[in-house]
Amino acid sequence: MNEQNYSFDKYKILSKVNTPNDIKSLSYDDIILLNNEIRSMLIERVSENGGHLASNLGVVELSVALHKCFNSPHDHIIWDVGHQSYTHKILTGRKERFDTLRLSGGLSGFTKISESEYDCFGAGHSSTALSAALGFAKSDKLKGSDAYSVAIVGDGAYTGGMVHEALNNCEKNLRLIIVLNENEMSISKNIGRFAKNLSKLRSTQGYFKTKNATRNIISKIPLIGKYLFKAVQSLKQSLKNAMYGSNYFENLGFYYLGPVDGNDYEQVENLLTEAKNANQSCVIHLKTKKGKGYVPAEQSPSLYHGVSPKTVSKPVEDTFSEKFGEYLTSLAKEDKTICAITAAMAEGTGLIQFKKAHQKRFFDVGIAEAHAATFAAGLAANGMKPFFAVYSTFMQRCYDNIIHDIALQNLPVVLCVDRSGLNCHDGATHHGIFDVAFLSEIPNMKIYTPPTYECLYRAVDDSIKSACPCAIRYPNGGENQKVIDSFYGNGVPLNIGIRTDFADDRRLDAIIITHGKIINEALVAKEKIMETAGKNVGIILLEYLEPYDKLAEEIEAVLPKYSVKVLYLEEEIKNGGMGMILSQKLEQYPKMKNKHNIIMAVEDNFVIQTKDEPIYKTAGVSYYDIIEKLDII
Ligand SMILES: Cc1ncc(C[n+]2csc(CCOP(=O)(O)OP(=O)(O)O)c2C)c(N)n1
Repeated sequence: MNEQNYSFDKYKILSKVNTPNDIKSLSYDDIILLNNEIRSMLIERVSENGGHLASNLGVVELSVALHKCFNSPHDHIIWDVGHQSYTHKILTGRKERFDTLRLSGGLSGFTKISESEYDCFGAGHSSTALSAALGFAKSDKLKGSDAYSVAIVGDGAYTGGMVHEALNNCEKNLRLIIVLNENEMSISKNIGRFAKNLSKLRSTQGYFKTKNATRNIISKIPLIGKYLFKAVQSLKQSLKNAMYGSNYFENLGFYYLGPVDGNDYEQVENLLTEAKNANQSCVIHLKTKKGKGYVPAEQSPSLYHGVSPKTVSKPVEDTFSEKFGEYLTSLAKEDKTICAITAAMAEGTGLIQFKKAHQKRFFDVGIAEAHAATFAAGLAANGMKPFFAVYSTFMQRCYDNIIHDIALQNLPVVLCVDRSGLNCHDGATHHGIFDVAFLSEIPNMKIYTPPTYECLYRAVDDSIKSACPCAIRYPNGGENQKVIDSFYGNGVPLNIGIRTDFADDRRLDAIIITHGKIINEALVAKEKIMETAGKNVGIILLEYLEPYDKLAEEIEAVLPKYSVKVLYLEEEIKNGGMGMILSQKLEQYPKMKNKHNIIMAVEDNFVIQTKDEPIYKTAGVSYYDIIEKLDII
């Protein structure tokens, strides 16, 4: 791990800032300089090492103002998603470790309770901050604590239902401050009616200055000043409502402040101070620029939402996501029932081409996976063929919708489970290691695991013909030529089934049964075992999982009759995974009596981030672990 070699000496103010206390007494000019220095550092270090750039550049002023106005960790500062918390990390004792971001043992790319006392709540998935902040605020009230709870929530996150569930559940008299960070962007352009209406929220330029002045003058009137101020405040509120109509937040009982330019430090600090003194639950509305201060990121905020490290030259390779998007776009030309749905991840899931070609049948529902699943169910129930492309990790959000709205009604929705398996950069919050276990539990569900693009196309074709819910799971990145050479040298057979890399089972010393990208580890282990011990390992590659009964029958037919070790390998959680289910199903066959089963999968644990080390090694499912477990050398 690259422990800090970076020198902060070139930064006049930042070099002296190590904790939030160090900024409390800074002059206004020094704070402006500090903001500029932080921005330079972010541009330099994140461009070099990778990470979320544009979102962080937008909230430098807000982060500094939060730590100036509040007393963290006594006050609770809670970042939604947490991908924009870099300045917060820099200001809270983690500056020196900033270059370890996303490395194994290094700083997380999100907030994380175990990392710092200043990260009072962890994240990675969107739209959770307000619910958590409400939990903090209510418990502080119960405990008699005077701590504030501040949730920073982007306008993208407001497309997620949880934010509104939490707003609905808030009460007026809490030390709760919600910062609405409006930058008109999710990862792509933000969508939906809420986003459109945000821009209509009343502009109150000048209102706060007037209000502060009023407070200062009236409050000083002996004895009655405080009461008089309250009366004026309430009269003013009534007048405002009569003139402008009240807004969404005010209707819910919040004291709404804003919008102001969130990249103007003075305005942000004023607003936070105002909210702090309001003595009731507040929403403060900031308009920030995503990518602020770095022209390429300002111009293309989507492109700079997350950037790769400079050292990793971007491979010019195609991906499963792109190939899926391309194929679905072409099928949708003929089949007018095909629809594509994304939950704010059109780029990542390869759906941009579909969006352009079939605008009316493309649906970006916002960061609303649960809604997306049930919306897909509605489309399917009314005769359409919906494909919901979603990252495995975010699909966790819609488990009940898949069971209750899709599977229970046996509706032909196709879940295109992208980024399935282990994903190295983002850590525990972003691995796709639970979907096999949770989808396999659901009746009526077919699960495909296409190892190549051709197999992906066949899975899509088959899912269109299927009158049941289907899940097609594929990994980050592209197909592997070695897999094509080993299993599809003679072309891709029409049926979706199992493939073996052995024709003759009489000389096998062990068998590996696997699916997904991890096949590569199996191929390396096989090669090394042959090289060092001359032993022969056969691999069975699975193109589908469910229906497992059919799969077990197919596998039994190719297993040798004699005693051999069978290793089930997958980059999924072990409990409920392929290895557990399949080994149980196979037990009924007499042939299995003389087989020694080994299940190798992700043990009962959350796998950590590891940008710098092979993820399979970290998770204990690497070729090295396979060789050790097979123990035939
Ligand atoms: C449940 C879930 N779905 C999708 C994502 C992927 N994602 C990460 S950040 C982001 C956009 C967030 O937009 P916003 O809240 O406005 O923050 P900004 O980046 O604009 O500051 C999305 C969709 C996620 N983190 N969690």
